[in-house]
Amino acid sequence: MPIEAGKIRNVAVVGHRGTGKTSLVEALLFQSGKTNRLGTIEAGTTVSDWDEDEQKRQMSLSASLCSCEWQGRKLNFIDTPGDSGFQADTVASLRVVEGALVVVSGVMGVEVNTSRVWGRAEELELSRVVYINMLDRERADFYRVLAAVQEQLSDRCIAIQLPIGAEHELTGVVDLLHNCAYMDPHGEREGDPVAIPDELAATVEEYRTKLLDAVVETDETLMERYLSGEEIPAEDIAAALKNAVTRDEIYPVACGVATKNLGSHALLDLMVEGVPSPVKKPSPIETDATVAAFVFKTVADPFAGRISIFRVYAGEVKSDTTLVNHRDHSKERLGSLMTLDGKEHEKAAGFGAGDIGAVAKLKEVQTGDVLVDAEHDLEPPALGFPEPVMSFAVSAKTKGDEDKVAQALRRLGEEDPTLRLSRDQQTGEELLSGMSQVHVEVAVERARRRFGVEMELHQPRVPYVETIKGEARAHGRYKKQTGGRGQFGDCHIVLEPLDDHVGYEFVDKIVGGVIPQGFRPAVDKGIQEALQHGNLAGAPVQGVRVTLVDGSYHNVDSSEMAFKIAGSMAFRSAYEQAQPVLLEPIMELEVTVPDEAVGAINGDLNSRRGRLHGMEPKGGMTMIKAEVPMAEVLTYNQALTSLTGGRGDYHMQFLRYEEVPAHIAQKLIDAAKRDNEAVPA
Ligand SMILES: Nc1nc2c(ncn2[C@@H]2O[C@H](COP(=O)(O)OP(=O)(O)O)[C@@H](O)[C@H]2O)c(=O)[nH]1
Ligand SMILES: [Mg+2]
Repeated sequence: MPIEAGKIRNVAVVGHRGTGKTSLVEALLFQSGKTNRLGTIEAGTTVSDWDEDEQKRQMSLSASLCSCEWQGRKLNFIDTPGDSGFQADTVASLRVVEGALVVVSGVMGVEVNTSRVWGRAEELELSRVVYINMLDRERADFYRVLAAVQEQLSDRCIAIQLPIGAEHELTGVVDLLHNCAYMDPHGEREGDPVAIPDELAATVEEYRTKLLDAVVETDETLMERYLSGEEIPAEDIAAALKNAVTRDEIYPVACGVATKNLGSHALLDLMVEGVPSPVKKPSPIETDATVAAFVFKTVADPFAGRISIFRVYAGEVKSDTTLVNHRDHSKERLGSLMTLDGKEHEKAAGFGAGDIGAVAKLKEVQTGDVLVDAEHDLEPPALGFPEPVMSFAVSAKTKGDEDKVAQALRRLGEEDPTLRLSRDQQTGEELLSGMSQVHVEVAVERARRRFGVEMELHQPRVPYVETIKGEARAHGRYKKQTGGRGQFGDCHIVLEPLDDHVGYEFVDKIVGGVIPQGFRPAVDKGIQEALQHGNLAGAPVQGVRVTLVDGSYHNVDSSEMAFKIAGSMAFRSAYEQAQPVLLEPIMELEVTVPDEAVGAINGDLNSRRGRLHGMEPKGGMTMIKAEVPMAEVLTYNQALTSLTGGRGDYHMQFLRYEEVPAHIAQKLIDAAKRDNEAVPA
């Protein structure tokens, strides 16, 4: 029998990198009895950071699914990466849960990715619980961080737990809802609750009142009872709280120390009592299908093959049944269903609506697909993956391995859609694009470890282009007389710039058939070939209109080939006279940094020929918008890290092409000439 949807809680554990999400999931699994020891990041023994690369870097790189039981409910936790370079899994995980557990460091407070992921949860109307972690650390301060959370995330963030003591003298946590306390278990399982220490009575009273006020405000009948002076039982408050959390009217704030397992008991209670089950939130798939499952993540396992992780939205997904892929109507047999706990797989018979499960070896299923019992009308939920922001040129370490490299990277791309392999039409380079330098580097390591292929990364070449600023008219004539049949093509063209330096137009203004209709497309073809490599720096030419105005032909010797050559000759000659210039890509850059780093960042952007467009305060952080030439920000990652001590974050995207300043253009032109001469004949 599948588990009833009302008894399931699906929770994505999200937050900035290094706030203790993975450690917290470890603690929750341990406290629930799912595991028998509390693994650590340092020893590489946590359930959810099971991947070798994660252990080496001591950070989560992909989402990990783990489940446990508490109060007769099944809790599915998805531990997500906090680093924005690895946000694909975080974005996808948020799509399939009802609740987000937002972990915040008790020292650092709200950080860049805390706000970002909060915004995403807001868009998806997810219920949210905040957990202030690391309260044992030096300079940790629950009340300061609570205030920051209220100011920067939402003023409806309300404390539901309080710390007893602080920093290294932290001894326990108070559960305001159940009016009890838990003492520090020092990494053991938390035992039964104890009475709240007397010296905390006043503070507890103050925050309990704040909590009650907030809860009763969301429930009219409760409000009446409260105002009439009735002592309201914890169950009633919990029920009203759950409704308020379900409707996103309250975000409870819990706290503790993940690495000591302090606060886990109260947090698990809150997951069950405070977070809505799948029944209480609207499904993102509207369908009358009797079975519907949404694949939100794919793992490219070298041994088990492809593993698809899915959320069931309707009916029951059973082993050894066949479902239809809504996208391409193909049939998929679900041979081996399994539950996942980090890397552990266990055979499963089926998954009911609301649950999350996995299946190996589907044929054509990709992340984002919906599996249904039969053909139905439905709109698959959008996962909303971001576009990659940076690219590296990638090459096989060993000649001849190019296909293997491409295949390995393509498989990794199936697993992580923000990782993309493409070929730069202009430079001919194979480009690997991703969300950050580390993101791309990790992909290369994974390809080596999982699929045994070695490759090298290089700075990609900037895709410069050429265009013209003036007009010119030129004549191209190709004539060859060798014995028998000769070659003859002859044309006059006018070259003009197009608006915004984009596109190519060919206009045929031949009158009286001075060039027969059949040969005119050949002139166009010859010019298009010449456009591939401009005379200036060998970059492609764009933003030109060519008008074919005159020419002549020969009855016997004229051919398409001859007119193609004549066209390219005319073009080259006109191009030289039409003031050719070099253009470079300009990127739109958004940098978010701590306020105190703003001066240094702006100075640095200035030295990179950047133009500032505006600044926006973001609660202790500032978002700077600027336009910067791509050539100047190929290695921006390193600069930002060193200027902000790793606390900055950035995004960029292509904006438009602009003329390269003359002194820089000259260097590029000279370099291109040298390269050209260096090529052996
Ligand atoms: N002192 C202390 N350290 C913690 C706590 N939680 C996590 N850590 C440490 O903080 C680091 C980052 O933890 P991790 O769970 O990987 O954070 P994540 O990136 O959010 O998953 C690791 O070194 C943990 O051992 C805590 O409550 N107290
Ligand atoms: Mg982690």
